[in-house]
Amino acid sequence: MKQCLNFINGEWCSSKSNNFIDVVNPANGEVLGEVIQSTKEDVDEAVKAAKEAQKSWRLVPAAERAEVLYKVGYLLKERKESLAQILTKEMGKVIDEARGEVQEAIDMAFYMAGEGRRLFGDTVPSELQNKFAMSIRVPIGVAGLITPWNFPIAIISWKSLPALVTGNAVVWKPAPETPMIAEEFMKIYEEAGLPKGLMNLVNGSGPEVGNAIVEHPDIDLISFTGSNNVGKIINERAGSLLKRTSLEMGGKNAIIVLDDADIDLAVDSILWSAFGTTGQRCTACSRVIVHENVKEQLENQLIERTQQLKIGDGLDPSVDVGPVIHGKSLERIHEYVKLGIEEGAKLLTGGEILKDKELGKGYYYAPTLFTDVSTNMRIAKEEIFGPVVSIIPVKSFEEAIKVNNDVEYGLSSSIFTGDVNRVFTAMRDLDTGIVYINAGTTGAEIHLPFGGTKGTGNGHRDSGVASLDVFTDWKAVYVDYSGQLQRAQIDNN
Ligand code: UN1
Repeated sequence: MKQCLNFINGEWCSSKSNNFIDVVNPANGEVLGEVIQSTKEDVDEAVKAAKEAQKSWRLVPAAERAEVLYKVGYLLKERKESLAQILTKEMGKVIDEARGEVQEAIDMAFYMAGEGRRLFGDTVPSELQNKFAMSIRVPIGVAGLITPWNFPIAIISWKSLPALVTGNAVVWKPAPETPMIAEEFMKIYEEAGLPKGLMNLVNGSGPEVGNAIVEHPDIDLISFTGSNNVGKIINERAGSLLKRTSLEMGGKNAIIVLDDADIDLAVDSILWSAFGTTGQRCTACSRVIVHENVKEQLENQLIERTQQLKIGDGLDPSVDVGPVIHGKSLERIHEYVKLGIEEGAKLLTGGEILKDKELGKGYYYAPTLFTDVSTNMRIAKEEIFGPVVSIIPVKSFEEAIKVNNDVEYGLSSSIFTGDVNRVFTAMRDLDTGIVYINAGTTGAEIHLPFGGTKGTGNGHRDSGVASLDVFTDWKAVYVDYSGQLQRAQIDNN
């Protein structure tokens, strides 16, 4: 049986725990292998190796560090298809989307490699004569990265590539559901020639490994993507130790459809953003805010098209919607659907766990549409992380903006309209980190900042140039070449 191990200080190794957890294909329940459950001692070893390796890595010129990233990019490119196959088997997303996810990692590798020749600082005039002032970026030290199963290669690329090119070392805990793709990514770093100890992989489920990373005195910053509940705990614990935290948490993203919208385009976009990745994206559309004048037309088209979606194993290229990650998730989604019905929302289609001969032992949920949802219902407020959409009717553009903003989260939002004035107003007033005009809520590109407002994050951003701010500190440097004592802020005349 395939065993997924840890990678610490350049070696593949097991853990003293000797406990393994099954890795399951959500499309058919088949056990693909097992992953080691690590302990605090494994984290200690990984941190020790990272701290030691970082001492010399920080002195390597950034352009030379970037050479490793270019190699990572080429290796990812070469193995795109096999990585996508593993991703689909382990996580369930349909194969085209898996290829798209690997592409994000490829793009991120080349983009961040470019930073090796940029990493710009600033120079500014000093207040004083014959004095030079500048600010430069410096690495922070050891970064603890905790990543989820829904984008198991893209998200670690958003975090580890900027961490490494800026001169940090990494201790990484991937999600226990997706250790096989994590292993492949780790092997690519190894083959690309990353010096030992700079990137360490510690597997595990439950809080033990995560806590050990968050609380370790030699881990200087934590970058986490995952649930809101866990993010809050990390923020408290790491915050009390004065560590930097970059947190990327949930979403309750909406697509607004106004009465001048291109309805066909809106329908295509809603289906893709709501049911792509079986609704298991932080950016997934789980609310549709529709003007009452076009509500019926939109609903009719959505019902028809939703019922045509083909559900099944993502390895079959004709499948539109794959399984959800596991049985627990299936139950949680179904609880929300039952709750929606109790709360008085009208079920238009879906609302059931799918179990027939063809789908076998997989974890499948029927793509679900609710309408006449009001903003105080829990299905309109809480992140479901599955293929469930709540349609909320509104009477005006202003009300649509208000409803969009009236949730705990603020990751992504979208508006369909042909009115340029509304486009710019929406751009300004939609309170999310990502805004789309005439496009769905998913599909963020890696060279732009990824993250959100309110309950979604804590002000930091993944990917894009903004991610450099997570992994570097600013250092202000003054060079006085006057040869005499010059006292700033004091009148020297
Ligand atoms: C996530 O769901 O955590 O914008 C990441 C998107 C993808 C990334 C999603 N590029 O939908």
